[in-house]
Amino acid sequence: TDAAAKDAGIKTFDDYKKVYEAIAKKLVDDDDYDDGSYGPVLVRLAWHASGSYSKVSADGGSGAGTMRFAKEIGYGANAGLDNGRKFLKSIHDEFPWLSHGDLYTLGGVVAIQELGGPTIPWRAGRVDQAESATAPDGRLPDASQESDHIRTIFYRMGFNDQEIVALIGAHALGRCHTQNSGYDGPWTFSPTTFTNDFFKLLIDEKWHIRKWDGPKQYEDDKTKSLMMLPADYALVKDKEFKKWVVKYANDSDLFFKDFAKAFSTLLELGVKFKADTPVWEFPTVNA
Ligand code: DDH
Repeated sequence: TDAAAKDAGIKTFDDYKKVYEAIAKKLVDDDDYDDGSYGPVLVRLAWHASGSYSKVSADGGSGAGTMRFAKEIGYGANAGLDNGRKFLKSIHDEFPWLSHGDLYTLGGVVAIQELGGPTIPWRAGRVDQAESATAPDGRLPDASQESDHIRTIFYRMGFNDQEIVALIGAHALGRCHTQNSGYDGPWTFSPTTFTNDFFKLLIDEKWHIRKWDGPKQYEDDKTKSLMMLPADYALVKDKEFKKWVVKYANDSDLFFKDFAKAFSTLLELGVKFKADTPVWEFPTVNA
């Protein structure tokens, strides 16, 4: 029972629900950031903490919590994620028994759900390891590249084409920052609400290469206020990827369902959970 578990010093669903609610409250309170929410950067932090996994070398992933160290946060692909780490610092101060892997992944779950996305099944049980457990640099996707590269990166994590497209739909949220990646601008008109708009815009709008000093990126003909990375636009150039882009553009429920499953899997890559670890679904704070 929960009471027995508590007696044994084991944290229960209710303990983690308190953490969920503390993160959700802080997301609402600390609205003076970027487009008004730390949510997108928390999603990206959860993704980059997890996407270091390689099924070939069987290392990396969120389990060891190595994103807390200078080495991993210093990788080029992780520029800007310190904003997410700092946001979660006060949560860790309040709940010091949390492992960093659990903290970073739960932060992503809260952000997806509280910004209007699907419920993300999540398990606790990541255990902090030393900095030496940090995976090598270069496991995350390069935005200037296209389909072959995207497949190489995500197949190494164990994902298929459908899951790849679903996951990249997270670009409904947030924006590119020149000081982090060199790229600039949001993908959608509502970067703090989780929607299937990334897919709709990719299909419905006409895109041209932006004329500017920065790296090659696309902008929409109509408003010139949105952007696509070469790696995003690649999803409509590739027949197999495009099939899923069209499906998700036309069926928001399907996208939400497939995203929830793939994101939940992403957050668990390489994590060694104890047998019988329960899968939890936290209610949104505004439910
Ligand atoms: Fe991403 N992403 N991402 N992304 N990503 C950036 C921002 C955000 C790529 C490149 C970039 C995923 C896949 C890819 C989010 C979630 C996810 C930025 C801009 C670049 C560049 C960073 C900055 O300047 O601050 C590439 C390439 C890929 C790829 O797959 C080929 C996936 C799978 C996810 C996910 O969450 C499942 C989110 C959210 C952001 C917005 C961050 C923010 O601060 O805002």
